[in-house]
Amino acid sequence: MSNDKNQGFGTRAIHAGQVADPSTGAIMTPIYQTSTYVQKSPGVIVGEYDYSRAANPTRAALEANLADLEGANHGLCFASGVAATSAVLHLLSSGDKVLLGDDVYGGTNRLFNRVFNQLGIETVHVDMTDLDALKDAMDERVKLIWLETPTNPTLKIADIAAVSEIAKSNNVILAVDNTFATPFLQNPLALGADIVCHSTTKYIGGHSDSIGGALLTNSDELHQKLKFIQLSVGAVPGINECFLLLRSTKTLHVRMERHCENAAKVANWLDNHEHVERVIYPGLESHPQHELAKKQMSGFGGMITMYLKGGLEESRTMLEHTKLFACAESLGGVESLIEHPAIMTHASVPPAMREQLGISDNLIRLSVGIEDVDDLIADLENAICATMKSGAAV
Ligand code: P1T
Repeated sequence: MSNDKNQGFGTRAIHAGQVADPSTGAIMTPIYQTSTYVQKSPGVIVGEYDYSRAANPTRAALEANLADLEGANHGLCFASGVAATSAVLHLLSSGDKVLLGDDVYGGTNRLFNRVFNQLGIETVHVDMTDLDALKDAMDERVKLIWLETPTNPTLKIADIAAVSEIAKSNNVILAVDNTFATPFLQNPLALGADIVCHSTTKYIGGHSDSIGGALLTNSDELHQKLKFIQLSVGAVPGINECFLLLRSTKTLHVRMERHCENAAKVANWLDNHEHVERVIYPGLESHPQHELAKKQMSGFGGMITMYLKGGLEESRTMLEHTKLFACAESLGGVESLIEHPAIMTHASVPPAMREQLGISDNLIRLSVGIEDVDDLIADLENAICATMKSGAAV
């Protein structure tokens, strides 16, 4: 098994956590499609495994691979990104408080505010780009800070190292959802985070064919607690999903390079378009945290958020007229997607909060895929043109 931390990301993506199958030499980790394992005598197991909710060799290879890519000692995989998030929330008890980034995936907002609040866990939203606001929100009941960076969908960038200092001085766990950046572009643990969360459904999976989540940590104590939750709550991924993800991580670095390259070109093109009001992309100098993004990330990612000139009608027309950019929820696949956060991914965020965050009717989110970028730009041009022809554009 290759676990050489000095090797480059691509080498580790392809080899870390994986060995040729000892019984056949199969170079790819087999799909161990088994729920249970025969024991020699009650309680005397043959190898390391007794039941697949607890552990499975295909999942173990994936967990080791993802841990390596995040520079973590431990990895745990879950049935979805939301299941991974829930596992972290299960660390808390009734009466505890969480400081949650104000801009997060709509399903994350819903989980904190409409599921775990019923178990007595209070959520306070904080703009994580405002460190003074974070310090002000801190009190002795706060046990967890949860943030995304870049955020979904307004792509705000939080200073992970600075937030981590505040977390440490208050004895609070810092969890960073690194789904948008991926371990190729950003490693929150190296910047002081305690837990990294991924929706592997997105860039890590990369082919829009599986749902999954992962948690990575360097803390033995947190790992033991989270592993106990994984076993006890049981939201583990299917083995075929694990196999698909193991295949996907082998190309993560190559895909991410192309996502970043394409997104930069699309963002620049949109930025100069007369019917686009504003483009948010961490790689643009106009992005409020562009300098921080340059420091904290090794690339700016494949996500772009834009404000089209006009309102709901114009946005609808644009989303109905793209042909390559499929109108769909999710992100991070090789194919480009376009969506309307206010109606789709962030519909569960209360309207007042959406307004405060700028998730308005003319906000459109693009997940720029790895197709030929000129074709992507032509597709967007046609769709924006359609909003003008329909008389919708202003
Ligand atoms: O869908 P699931 O695998 O459960 O992941 C949830 C999740 C967690 N974190 C972030 C940053 C996410 O974006 C998501 C899911 N997001 C979408 C489905 C979306 O279109 O934004």
